Amino acid sequence: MSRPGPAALAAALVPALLLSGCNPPGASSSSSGKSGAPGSAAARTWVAPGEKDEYYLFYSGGHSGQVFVAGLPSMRHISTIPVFSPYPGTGYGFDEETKALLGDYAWGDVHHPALSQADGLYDGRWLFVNDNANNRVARIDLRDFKTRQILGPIPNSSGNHGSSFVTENTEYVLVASRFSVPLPKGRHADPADYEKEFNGMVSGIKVDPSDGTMSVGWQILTPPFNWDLGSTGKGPSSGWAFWTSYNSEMAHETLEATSTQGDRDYAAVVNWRAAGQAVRDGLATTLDGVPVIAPAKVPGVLYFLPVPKSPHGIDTDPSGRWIAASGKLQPVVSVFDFEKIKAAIDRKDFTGEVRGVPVIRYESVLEGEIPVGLGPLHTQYDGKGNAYTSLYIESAVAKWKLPPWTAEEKADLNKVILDKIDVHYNIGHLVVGGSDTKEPYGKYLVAMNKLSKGRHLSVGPAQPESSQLIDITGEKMEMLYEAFTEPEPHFAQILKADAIKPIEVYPKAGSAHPHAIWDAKDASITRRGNTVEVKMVAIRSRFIPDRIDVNEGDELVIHVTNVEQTTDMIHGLAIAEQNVNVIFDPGETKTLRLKIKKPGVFPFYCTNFCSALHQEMQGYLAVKPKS
Ligand code: K7E
Ligand code: CUA
Repeated sequence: MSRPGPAALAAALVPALLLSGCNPPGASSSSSGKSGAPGSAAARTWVAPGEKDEYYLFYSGGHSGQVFVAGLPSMRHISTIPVFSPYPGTGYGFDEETKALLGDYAWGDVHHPALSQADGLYDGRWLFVNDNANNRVARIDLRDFKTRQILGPIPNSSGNHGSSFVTENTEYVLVASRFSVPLPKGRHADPADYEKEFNGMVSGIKVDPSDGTMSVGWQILTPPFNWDLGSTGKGPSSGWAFWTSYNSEMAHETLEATSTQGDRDYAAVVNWRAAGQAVRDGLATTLDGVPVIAPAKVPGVLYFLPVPKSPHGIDTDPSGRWIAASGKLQPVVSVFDFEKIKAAIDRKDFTGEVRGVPVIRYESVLEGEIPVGLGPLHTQYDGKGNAYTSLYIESAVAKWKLPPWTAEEKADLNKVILDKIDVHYNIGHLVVGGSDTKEPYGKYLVAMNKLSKGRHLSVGPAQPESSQLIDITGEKMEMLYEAFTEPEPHFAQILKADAIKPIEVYPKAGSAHPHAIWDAKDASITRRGNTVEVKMVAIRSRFIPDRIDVNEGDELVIHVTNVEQTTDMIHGLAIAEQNVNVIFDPGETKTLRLKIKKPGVFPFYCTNFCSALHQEMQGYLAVKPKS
């Protein structure tokens, strides 16, 4: 595959760099290939039957509204976690508890999962994900891999693309609006008055350290810049967060032309600790129940940093000193030195201001513009001084060296590009395990590609998306494996398997559900007016009771407890022609509610194969007609 411009130059320089010995020695590249010989790519991804993967890969399912879980290095899909969309496979969205989570929406658009952190390292407690479409954030509990909270739509903002970004001790999940809207929400304004009438927003979603409960802590009002991607700081940048924007032109139509005019767009440099303090100091105004900070009136919470050109990702390195912004429309990644950013802020080295927000002088904080190649989108780090940038247009990943650079390298930044590998095709995000922590795992990189163009068996005009597993332990990156991916992958997180210990059964002793019953003799059917309430037990291989009599027009409420305390012993309750499909894990109680609309007899049965007598696990809902 031919590579134009600076990329070709960079590729040509790679052999020389390898000889210079600036990289640690790694696996020999002769071990790759298609054979299953020891040391080969096949052998290194082979996880034998009965053996387990070393890592979990949590990858976003885009507009499927789900999160998918795969094992690494096998890339086997091992679970689907429904978040913003109903999922009959786990009964999600059918019982009262999960219906309440979904609210008025049947879908969401998941882009960026973020694992919770303690002291800058993954703590294995929660996974947060955003909904770009309906402006929400969800929390998945990693003890049971279930969605436990959906917060939003977040007030005073729209299009939650710039999240989820977790601070070092999960104090906040930080969020920025992609789309700008007139405020207060619900107010109509002419999009032609975009610049004057529309607003963007950065939000600090507070996380309760005891149980993870999220609430909106504060917001910072911004110009309508279309915030895109972000990351949080650590080390010297602890307490700060960064977002790129792709529309500091403040265009409102034909954005592909109008928003790409400027040679630079602004990144937001946010002091989130100062924002929290400003609210405590009473400097915010309440709008729709949330303290909103006007940055022109509260100096020190927000700065703008120019970044070339219609950028996409902005990624803080594991030390917290280097911040890499990908140019998207310019074949460079700009590396900023946060020490210099801090110094520039201290000595007020600004080129001006936009709506009262100081603009940091680009030249005085820039460490270098790395000519990585065409269409740079996102950057990840291995913790050994290397960065990896996805190149959408070039369909490649570039590996380059973080500062400090030698004088010779500084004079020609092509020299810091160490390697490049082709991916298939048109990569969006890429992920290195722990890249957003202070101690990345390195080892594997997963490239999440937008197109596969026939890399898999054809399944019609819409081809499967593709993910590729790359070994990054050596000097040269090495392609190991390729797997189909559910649409539409964006970002992912990798977590060491031993960092989480999922529970196997919900213990009877710990059950807090008010309607849980643990003994068949407590099963009951109670009528109050037109409401019939059933307390039911599910156990191999019976529902107790297995006959429910109601009248047309009744409201039927059923609380089912799966009393099993055996690993993986799941029951489900489906009622024919009633759109009821609820699944209960061992020890779990769920409630379902339905309006009985038609007379007849409706069989119910268990959906999950639970024993040799699973087929016998059935009953009848008998409905008498009204008159
Ligand atoms: Cu690059 Cu929404 Cu993170 Cu997708 S975004 S690629
Ligand atoms: Cu219970 Cu099948």
